[in-house]
Amino acid sequence: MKTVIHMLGYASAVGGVSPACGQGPLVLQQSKELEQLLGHLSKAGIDFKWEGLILPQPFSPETLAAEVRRLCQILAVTTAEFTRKKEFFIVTGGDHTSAMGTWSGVRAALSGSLGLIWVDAHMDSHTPETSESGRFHGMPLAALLGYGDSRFTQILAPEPKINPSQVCLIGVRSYEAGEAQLLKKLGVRIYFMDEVKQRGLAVIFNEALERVNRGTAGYGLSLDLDGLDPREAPGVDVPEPDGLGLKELCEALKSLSGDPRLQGMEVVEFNPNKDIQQRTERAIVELIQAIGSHYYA
Ligand SMILES: [Mn+2]
Repeated sequence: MKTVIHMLGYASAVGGVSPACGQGPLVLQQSKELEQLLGHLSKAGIDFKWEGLILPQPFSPETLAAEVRRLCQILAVTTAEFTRKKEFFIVTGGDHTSAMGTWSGVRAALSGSLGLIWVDAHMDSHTPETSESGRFHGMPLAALLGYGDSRFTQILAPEPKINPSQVCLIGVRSYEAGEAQLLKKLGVRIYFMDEVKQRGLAVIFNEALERVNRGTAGYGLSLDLDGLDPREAPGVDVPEPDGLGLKELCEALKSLSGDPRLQGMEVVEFNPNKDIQQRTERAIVELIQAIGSHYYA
């Protein structure tokens, strides 16, 4: 990791369930706890920069996909710039369509392939053909692998952004047949929640790291808050019971902190309207603290 950390808000829920999810980054920008943490990190010599928010424009059902594409394009250009400068970034969201922008940008700036750890209760690997809801936040991983709407698969470059052998999912416990079939066909490694419980998150994260480092020029971390147990992160649109523990996930992030191969982190699907006693907001702050822990231990 680098001593500059850029904070970027993908303040859109255009591809998600409820508009309130787009407010997540705004709430974080005003979060006293986050401000305090950023203050600590600044004192420890980390140059923290809020880069502002990426905001949606008015759209209709007909222009929805084009609007998601526009937002992701802006995000991609931005993360590509950070990656080129070898500076670490944290994207907060917003719905998980952000991933199509975040990692398309990073991939474009890397000289080799990009590994990706995807923490999520869901697979996010639908295509328009397999999705029942048609919501784009259920499709970003498929798009990064090169499947789905070409407006999403070809951001900044026509090629797929991720190789199936260099990505893995952690914490999955809710999915549909169509997306599961795609990932199975591609041979993508999925650590379902059962396996995480059996073997422990630390062991699994180590295995995941081997995978995303093998033959890549760097790797990223895409973190959907619904991967966590809803008791610890209730502020999400699609909660699924029996999720990851916040403490264990923070420990795992601490083990990555300071790794120069880690290009950036994305923490998404925060819906402040669904939050209970700011639990999710605090969880996000703890996750950011964990990924920055290398610098102020
Ligand atoms: Mn997701």
